[in-house]
Amino acid sequence: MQDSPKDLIYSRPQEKVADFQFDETVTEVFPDMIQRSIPGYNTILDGIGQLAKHYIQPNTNVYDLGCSLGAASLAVRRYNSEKGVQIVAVDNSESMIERCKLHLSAFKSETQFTTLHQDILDTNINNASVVIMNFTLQFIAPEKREAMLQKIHDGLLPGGVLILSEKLRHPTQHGDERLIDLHHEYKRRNGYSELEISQKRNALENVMKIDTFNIHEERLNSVGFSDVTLWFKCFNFCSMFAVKPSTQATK
Ligand code: GEK
Repeated sequence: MQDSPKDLIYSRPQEKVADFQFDETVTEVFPDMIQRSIPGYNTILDGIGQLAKHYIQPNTNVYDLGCSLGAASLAVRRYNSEKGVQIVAVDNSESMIERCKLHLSAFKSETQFTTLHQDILDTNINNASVVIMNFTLQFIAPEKREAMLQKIHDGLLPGGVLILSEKLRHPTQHGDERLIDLHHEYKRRNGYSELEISQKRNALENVMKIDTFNIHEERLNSVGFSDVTLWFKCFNFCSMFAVKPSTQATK
C-alpha cells in the first residue's frame, strides 16, 4: 500500500469544486492522500493494533467501520493472537471495499475477515469486543452520530472498546485558527500547494462536519461508555478510546 500513485486531484484549478466523494479516483491515490494529510496516521494505526490486542476477546467480532483500504484491519490482524476472531470491514464506497478485500486477502493471517459494501448506519453490530472508527464518524451527519454510537455501544460486549479517531474543531476561534495553520503547513511540507489545500478544503466543507473533543466525550458518556481516553493528538487530529463498562451502572 506504500507505493500508491500520487494524489494530484486538486492540483489544477477547478471552476466549481464538487463535494468530496470516496470514488474510484480517490481510491486510486488514497494511501498517498491519507499519509500526506493526516499527521501521525501510521502511529495511529499501530496504536490501534496495540489497543485492539488489549481488548480483543476470543470468538468475538472486531468491526472496522469506514475501513477504506483496510489499514486498521491489517493493524488488528498484525497484533491479534486470540482464536476465533472475525474482522468485519465495512465501507459504502464500492471501489474502496473492493480494494480492501484484495489487500486483506494478500496477507496470510489466522484472523478471519469479511468485507461489507454497506452504509455503516445500516451495519448490525453484535458480539463485538472492538469497534474501530478511524476518521469515519466525521462523515456521518451530525444528527445521526449519537444513534450510531448507541448502536455500537449496545453491540459491544461488556469490557469492549470503541477506538475513535477524528479531526477536531477547537472550541475557540483563535486556537482553532492556529491548529489549522499548523495542519496546512504540515500539508505544504508534504508537497501540497496552496491551491490543492484550499480546493480540498472547499470540497470537504459540506461532507465533513467536525466536533470538539468535549462534544465527543459528552456524547460517548451519554450513550453509556466510560473512561473516554485521548491517547493521540497532533494539531487538530486525534484518537480516543472509550470502554463499555463490565458491569453496567443503571442509567
Ligand atoms: C483508515 N478508516 O485508513 N458508511 C460506510 N462508509 C463510509 C460512510 C458511511 N456512511 N461515510 C464515509 N465512509 C480508514 C480511513 S476515510 C477517512 C477512513 C478520510 C467511508 C468512506 O468511503 C471512506 O472510505 C472512509 O469512510 C473515511 O484507517 O479519508 O479522511
